[in-house]
Amino acid sequence: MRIAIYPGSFDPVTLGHLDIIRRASGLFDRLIVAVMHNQNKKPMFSVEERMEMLRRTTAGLPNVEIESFGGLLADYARRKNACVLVKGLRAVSDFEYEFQMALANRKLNADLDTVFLMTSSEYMYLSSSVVKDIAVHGGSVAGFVPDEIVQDIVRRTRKED
Ligand code: COD
Repeated sequence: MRIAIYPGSFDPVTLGHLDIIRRASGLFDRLIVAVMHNQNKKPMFSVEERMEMLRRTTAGLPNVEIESFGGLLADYARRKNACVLVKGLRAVSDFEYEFQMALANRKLNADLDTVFLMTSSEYMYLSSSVVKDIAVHGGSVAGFVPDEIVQDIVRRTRKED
């Protein structure tokens, strides 16, 4: 069984992330979408909230599981018997960082390869940071994130939560 991990912050999940999840789920037997616990960042959503939004938006993909992890990704992959990390690439600027991470992860776990999926052209510009910036300035995030989570973002930025 080919198990792959798609790691990220997913704060929040965007249509760009979802596109990578859909495409990767067709390439591997199991795809674990792994939300990173990162104490250094001040997130808009807690890890549990991010996982719940991911579960809602990937409900139609039976071989996709949502989990969270802390510590080194290479160790987490070993615990999960995963042989592949999936990463999305948007632009040349993503490449240098991802290239470094891929080599470091391989050094930490020799059984682990990184597979890069090119972004779909309509999502090239899209990131969670762009979504949060639009939301906090009162713009509509419809068309940037899955329909199922638009209201979660509206509520959070209006501080009704
Ligand atoms: N189109 C295509 N891909 C996209 C898009 C888009 N529009 N937006 C984002 N992506 C890709 C990103 O390139 C990334 O591959 C993935 O989706 C997740 O993106 P984010 O922004 O949610 O997540 P990041 O970049 O903050 O995640 C960073 C990691 C969790 C992967 C990284 O910090 C990590 O590996 N941490 C674990 C600690 C560790 O092991 N460190 C040592 C590494 S050597």
